[in-house]
Amino acid sequence: MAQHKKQWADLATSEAKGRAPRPKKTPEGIGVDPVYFAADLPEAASDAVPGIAPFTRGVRATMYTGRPWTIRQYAGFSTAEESNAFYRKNLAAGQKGLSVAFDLATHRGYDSDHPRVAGDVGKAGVAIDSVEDMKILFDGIPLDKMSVSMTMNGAVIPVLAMYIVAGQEQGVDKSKLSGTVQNDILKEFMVRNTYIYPPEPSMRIISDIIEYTAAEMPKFNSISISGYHMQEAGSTLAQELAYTLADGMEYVRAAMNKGLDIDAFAPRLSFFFCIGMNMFMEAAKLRAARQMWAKIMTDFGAKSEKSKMLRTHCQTSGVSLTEQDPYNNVVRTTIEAMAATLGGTQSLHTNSFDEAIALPTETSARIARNTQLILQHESGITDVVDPLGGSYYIEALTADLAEKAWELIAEVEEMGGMTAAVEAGLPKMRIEEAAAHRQARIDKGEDVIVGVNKYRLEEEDELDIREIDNTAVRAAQIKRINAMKKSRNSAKCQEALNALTQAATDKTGNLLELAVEAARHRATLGEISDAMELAFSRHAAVTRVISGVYENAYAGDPEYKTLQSRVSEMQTTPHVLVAKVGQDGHDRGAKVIATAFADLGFTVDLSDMFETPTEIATKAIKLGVDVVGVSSLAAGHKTLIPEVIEALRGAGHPEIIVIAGGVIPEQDYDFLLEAGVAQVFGPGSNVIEAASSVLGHVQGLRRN
Ligand code: 2CP
Repeated sequence: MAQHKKQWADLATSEAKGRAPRPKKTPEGIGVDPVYFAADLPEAASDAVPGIAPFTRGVRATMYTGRPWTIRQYAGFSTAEESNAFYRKNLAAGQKGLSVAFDLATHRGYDSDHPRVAGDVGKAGVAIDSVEDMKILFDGIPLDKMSVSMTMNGAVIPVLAMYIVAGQEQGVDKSKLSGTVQNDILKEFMVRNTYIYPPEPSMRIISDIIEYTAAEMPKFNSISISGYHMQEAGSTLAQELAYTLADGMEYVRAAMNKGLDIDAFAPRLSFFFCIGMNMFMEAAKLRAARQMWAKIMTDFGAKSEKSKMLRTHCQTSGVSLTEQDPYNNVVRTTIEAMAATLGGTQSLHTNSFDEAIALPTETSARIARNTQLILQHESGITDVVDPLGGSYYIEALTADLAEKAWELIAEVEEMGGMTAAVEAGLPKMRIEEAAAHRQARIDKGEDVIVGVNKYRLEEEDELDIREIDNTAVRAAQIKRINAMKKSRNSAKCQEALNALTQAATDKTGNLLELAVEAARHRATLGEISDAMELAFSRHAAVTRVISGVYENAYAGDPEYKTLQSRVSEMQTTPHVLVAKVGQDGHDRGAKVIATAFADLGFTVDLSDMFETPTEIATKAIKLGVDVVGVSSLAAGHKTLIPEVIEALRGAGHPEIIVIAGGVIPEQDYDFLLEAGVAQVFGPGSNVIEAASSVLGHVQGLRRN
């Protein structure tokens, strides 16, 4: 075998005029050879059988030949009525399962009438305040037949409680409900940021839900342990794999500590991964994940084969989509969908091509769904179980990736497990470093993105986008809350809420069971959340800026040096506040900007998460900054950014420059510029060029 390798290497060297072929180092630290041979096959690969632990080749013997994966498109926006109509249309057109996106107010446990969420209601998901909204959301959709996934973590107790009551009032007992709730709080502290309570009580919530669903809802997946958001935040695939499994281990421990039998709950643990553009590595990641989970569960003492099965949903990568030349995204999503299905996913969401810019339109959602229908019906992917099995490269990559992930898991375990590691901030820091490295590679053109840092169009076509009238949604929600509060039995409702606070305080009872009672008596989502917050408090994250990544990546780059000199030559160092406003928790971009600007010599402050426009303005004035850079990724920009400017002007500081960045459609640039924004940086902006422009604005300010 080694002889083949040698033979090939000699031939390749002579073909390349004397240059010996070299492995390519991936961000995961894996050396990928230019060619693989039978000698590279790991020993275990030859006798792996689909449907048998460790399930490397798939959790089912028949896989898609028996039943194709579930086409499960994640959607939700505006009011429950509008989202319901959208779901029904999609189900009629071939979608197979539902996946609900809630708005940020709901995620963070606020009712739509709460003053902190004015800019967020109904924007990036559907607004749900009570059982009444939940019933409308599933009107005409039989909950005993349709599996429903709900992406909810922070406010998971009220949302799941309302879902159970909505089912009952539709005539469906909770034992018949099938679906999944995300319920994965550890990754919220790491990357996604829609937590409400601190880590410890949050872990209790999770084990209460596992306990309740294991006993009462046998068809319901109690958790969707998610790596998706880690990759979206910039992690490598090894980090995504390792930290997701390490989170899973922590949840298993929490449930076992509650005295639950592992085989009673483990079969209903499920997973969720991101599938990006590194096609073969992504397929290998799913294979490695199954193999590793089977070992982890065996080591925990699981006996049932079902407990050892890693079943997963996948979503194509949002950050791989580009605002520039957006139809390219159809191609990207197809490649990613192929990787997910070749890797053996159980369920899949394919992104719409306009999702880097706004919520999908009817047309873009149709193309996204049809991508999966075409793969299922036309491509032949469903004809054979694990078509990549036995590939020298895929099998070697599966083993290499698993090895890297085991190393990262060992590091977390040495710290005492994921809760401790999260509290110490280690995974978050590693992911932020990886994100800054990735952005620097893109900015330098080392990672090519077609239509962005290479082959860029002179002029972009205009795109139709979906806009939500946030004010109208909020007004409608407030009307419904008020009407419901008038008609409910307030004493009964309060009694149920008090019982919830008591159980949270005393560490007794099951929080979900008590919340079902409160929801039945028409307590709102905000009231149920508040009842627990009284005992648990609200978590505030510490924000931190990483340094040195850009400095190192650009070492010796003359343009970078020039820009650094321009910054250092300023009489007083330019000072920027990088700010997140409202309930939008996507902080990758803000963190990358803060890192890059700090490396260039700017003084950088990073706002806390979830501040109001007034709070941001007050902070900017107190710090005496030149620039406030607002990062917006959840469609709140047209409401929240003008409010920051108004607050600065109102406080007598119109001179402070406001810059906007993030997922902002080009159609909105004029609106923002008229509102007083100095410049807008959309997706795909080069960070170093952006820093140069911002410096120009500050120089202009100093001259005036
Ligand atoms: C499957 N089945 C089969 C076969 N394959 N039966 C016979 N032969 C086969 N080959 C059976 C299964 O055992 C199961 O029945 C039923 O068919 C459904 O299959 P499944 O594989 O369980 O699929 P599913 O119902 O779609 O469930 C998939 C997951 C679930 C992954 C287990 O957790 C899920 O749907 N997750 C979705 C999560 C999601 O949508 N997340 C959205 C994230 P039994 O159940 O009776 O065994 S939103 C993302 C955004 C970015 C965010 O988070 O912010």
